[in-house]
Amino acid sequence: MDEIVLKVEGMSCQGCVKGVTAALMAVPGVTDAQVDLAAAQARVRFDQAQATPEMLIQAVEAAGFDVG
Ligand SMILES: [Cu+2]
Repeated sequence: MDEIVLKVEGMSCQGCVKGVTAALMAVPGVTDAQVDLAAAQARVRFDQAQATPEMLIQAVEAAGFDVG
């Protein structure tokens, strides 16, 4: 299991937080996603055998946010 912290730009409310969380949790291999609105970041735990950081970034971007 690996953990990564992504800088997520563009979140403005808890709805955004829910959207980013759902997008991350939908990636195969992701076991936990803690999204922090104030810190503008997402701490993600994932199985390296199934998910890559690139997949996580793409999922956040597909949800409409930028990863810095
Ligand atoms: Cu929002």
